[in-house]
Amino acid sequence: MRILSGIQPTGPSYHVGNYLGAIKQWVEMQETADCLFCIVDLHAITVPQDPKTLAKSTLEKTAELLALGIDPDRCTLFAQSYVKEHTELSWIFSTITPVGELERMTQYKDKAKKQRENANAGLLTYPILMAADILLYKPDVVPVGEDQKQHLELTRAIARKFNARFGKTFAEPAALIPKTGGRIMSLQDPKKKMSKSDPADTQISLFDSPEAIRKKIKIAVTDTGKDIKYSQTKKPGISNLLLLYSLFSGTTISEAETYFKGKGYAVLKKELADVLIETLEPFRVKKHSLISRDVYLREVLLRGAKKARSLAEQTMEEVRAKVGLLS
Ligand code: AQP
Repeated sequence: MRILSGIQPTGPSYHVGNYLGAIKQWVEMQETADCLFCIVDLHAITVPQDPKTLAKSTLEKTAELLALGIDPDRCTLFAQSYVKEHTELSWIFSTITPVGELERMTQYKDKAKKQRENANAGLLTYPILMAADILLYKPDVVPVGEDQKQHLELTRAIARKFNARFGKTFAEPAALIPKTGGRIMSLQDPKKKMSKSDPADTQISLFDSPEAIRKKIKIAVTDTGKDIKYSQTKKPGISNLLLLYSLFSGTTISEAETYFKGKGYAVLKKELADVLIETLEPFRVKKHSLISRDVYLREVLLRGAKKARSLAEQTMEEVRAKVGLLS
């Protein structure tokens, strides 16, 4: 079974949403499947990035992934821009993808609204590049958070369109969205998903200090009332905290509800902070030991890119011939 998934190298650090929605599954899957994990730096530049910090951030995020348990000997970890076939296939896909399909993507609408002064074409064509990232490697499964479901459906539609036009080339990969944890919400606005690009107090970074974790959980938005009950519609703030508690403590939501019955919000917050600090501490220590090893981190990404390229080249050879490009 082949797995492909991507993550952007942007933002201060990966957060608990990135972990529960994607990275945790990656770490488990690398034990049994042929996994390719791609740091999507080309996607990152659809939002203005400081060129000096982008390359540094890509290496830093590589260190984070290794600290979280991604093992370059058990999977293929690489930077998207090292494998030029991604952009080549993306161009070919752009010639068969209707603009209307792209314009109805929720992420495009949100991001174009957020950055009106830079609503660039890359924001619109982002899902085409994502389809290329995926289909280039012909994976069976793509583990993602819920926010990427729509993009994955478009990927499947692009595969169907390409096959219909040029002959069977791509199988349609399945999305693997975790049953719980596929959508962790912002600590300050629990109706919105937790995002790296939002202010620090909305998210728990996987590498936050114990003091920062306690402070962020303490000021996290809760709901009126006193009961610790899971209800996304009636109690979105408490539900998000309860979900985090359950996922990080390894209990079910109903076990957690029983445990906190009759206890106040402050108790839930304290115990959630405790379990987060305990679980995240080893990640912080590991990142600290890797962060200054630039040469090693770059070598990991180059080694991964070499493996990825050999697969990507095979697909492109087939695609070029089918589309009628000279070889
Ligand atoms: N809040 C979330 N809950 C569960 N899963 C999430 N993911 C992101 N946010 C949550 C999943 O993490 C993986 C990597 O995401 P990404 O870095 O490619 O970018 P993103 O989806 O745009 O994540 P952010 O944090 O919201 O980044 P910004 O703010 O930069 O746009 C994906 O599988 C995603 O589903």
